[in-house]
Amino acid sequence: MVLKEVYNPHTESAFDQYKTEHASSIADPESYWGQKALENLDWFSPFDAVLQGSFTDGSVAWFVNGKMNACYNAVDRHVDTKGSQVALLWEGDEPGDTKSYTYTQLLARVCQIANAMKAEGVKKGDVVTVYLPMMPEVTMVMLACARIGAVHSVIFAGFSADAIAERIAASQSKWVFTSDEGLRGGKRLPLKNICDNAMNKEICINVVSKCFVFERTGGKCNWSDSRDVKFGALADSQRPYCPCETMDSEDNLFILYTSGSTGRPKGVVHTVGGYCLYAMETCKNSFGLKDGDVFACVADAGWITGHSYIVYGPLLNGVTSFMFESTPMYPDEGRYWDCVERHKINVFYTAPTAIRSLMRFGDTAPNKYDLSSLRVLGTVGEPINPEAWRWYYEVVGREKCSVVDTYWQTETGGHVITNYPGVTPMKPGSCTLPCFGIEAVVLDSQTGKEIEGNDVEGVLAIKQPWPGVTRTCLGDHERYLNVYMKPYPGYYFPGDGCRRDKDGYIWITGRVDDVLNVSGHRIGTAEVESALVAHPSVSQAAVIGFPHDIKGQGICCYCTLTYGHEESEDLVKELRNAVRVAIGPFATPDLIVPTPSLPMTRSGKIMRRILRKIAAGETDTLGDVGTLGDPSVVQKLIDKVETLQ
Ligand code: 6R9
Repeated sequence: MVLKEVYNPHTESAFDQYKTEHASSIADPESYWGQKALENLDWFSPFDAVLQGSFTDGSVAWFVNGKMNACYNAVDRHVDTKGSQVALLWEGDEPGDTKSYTYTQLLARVCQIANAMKAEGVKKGDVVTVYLPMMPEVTMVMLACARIGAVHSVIFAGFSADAIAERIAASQSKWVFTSDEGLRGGKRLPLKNICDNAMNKEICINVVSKCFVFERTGGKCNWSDSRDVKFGALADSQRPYCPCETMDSEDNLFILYTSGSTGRPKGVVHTVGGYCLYAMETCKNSFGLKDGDVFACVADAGWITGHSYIVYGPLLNGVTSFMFESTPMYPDEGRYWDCVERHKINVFYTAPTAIRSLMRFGDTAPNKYDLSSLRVLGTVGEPINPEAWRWYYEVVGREKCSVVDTYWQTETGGHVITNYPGVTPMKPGSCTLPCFGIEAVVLDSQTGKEIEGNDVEGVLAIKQPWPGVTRTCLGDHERYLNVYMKPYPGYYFPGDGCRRDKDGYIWITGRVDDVLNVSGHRIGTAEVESALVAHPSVSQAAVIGFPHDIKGQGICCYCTLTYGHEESEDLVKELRNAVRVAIGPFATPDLIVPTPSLPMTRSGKIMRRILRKIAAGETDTLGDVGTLGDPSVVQKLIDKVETLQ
């Protein structure tokens, strides 16, 4: 079948309405967002101004002096009208192992957790590290933090002890949540023990006061009576009501560490009012939410996608949020579709890498299940290749669902470019058009000037503040300015390249900095390189991404060895492991290429462009290698990579 360029399940009038609303949201963002904030959020006391500050000096503030509470908006306010509706629907690792909490029940449990935290001494403004598996408690703890004004810092449960320690130390987090173990794909993960290894590292000594431990499997784990608290039991003994802290709209709601092109991971900060409004509005618009929907975002709560579209977005909108503990392949490749059938899921949101890996098994699995409840299918994390898009649309969606390709980042808080279901004509592979309130422009990367017209290519930038934009990097506002605001003054710079096609549609062409996107996980090449050079055998490392059929990008590490170290299979294994230990298993290199030297310019710069081409097998388009100090290294590397691949 030929791939069509444009898919049109939309109505012309809805598309025109989008264009009008988008134009007015850009022309007058203050009245647009001011009205949305009053209509959609409950305020304890109203704001004095809608927007203050600018990108130029990094001083953006929304709903100035407004007072509210994110947990109140996500839970309490629905209890009167939707108390008996399921708020959180959880499916555990084993099919059919489910739990559900109505809005009334969720409120009670969140309050008990909040009271238990207070009893242990957690205060407004404290940073609380959350290293939990996908159990319902991860959502409850985030909401309980929001309730008492503590700032959650969720760390994806795939991160290693080194990575956790770095984040605990950077945020000086006194409180850490974890569970005895995690359970995924039938395997137990020793989360508490990993956490202990982190908390016992030198950089964390005297930082952590208490470790709050939930029981997930009942498995054995290390225990320290002075530091560890059996938190489930403590919460059981608490009163099921806890008052909400009155928060300023610009108080911190959470931090989330994410990779950048240089240095250590950044603590991206989101604040209460703007983030809530943006998560709520984008969830509603991008997925065309309807009252009573069962909304399934199968990402991990430890990534921004989980924050905005498992926890805050769906609950602020008062729908049922589905949480999934397992993997798409467990016990077999029909698991997602089995969940859709049993739970009558209406909106399903996943990543291209998952779609590609399921597509390899063919159509049998999705065809076995009743998927008629589905209305909208979402994708996020990386560009989706048109073949995967078509499979999702035709085989999963049976050509009846909209596929929304949502482009955004940790820093944007919510979607910034996506089609809206039933509104925007779809083009497989393009995230299409900007969301309400987003003025997306294409800049010339060299001059920083806006490129007008269609059929053009450059870097993506956003021209004016929107409520969900990150306000700072924890403890490092300078870095915030340098990374997002200063590259193109007056614009927010997300770090992605893009093309605007003949119809004005945006196509993301990938990162223009040294950040890799492996199965939708953002990984800084600098982090991988620093893990490698920390090994005594490596003197220099250059890490680059190369095209990978399933993961989108694979990780290729070129390493020069220190004198006296020989290349061997064992060494390659050790180096792979060094990266797993420093970051986590999801960052395991696909290729390690030991080499006597790297292609360098005469001024000593590693020629990454050439390394990229070699790893991608594009050796006939290497370009000019004449400026290299030693051009012969190139052929040696080409031969080597060929034997390894
Ligand atoms: C939500 C999330 C952000 C980076 C982003 C871009 C890539 C995300 C995309 C996409 C093309 C999409 N990205 N969604 N590229 N099309 N629909 O993934 O956040 O982990 O911070 O990653 O992911 O490169 O800059 P985060």
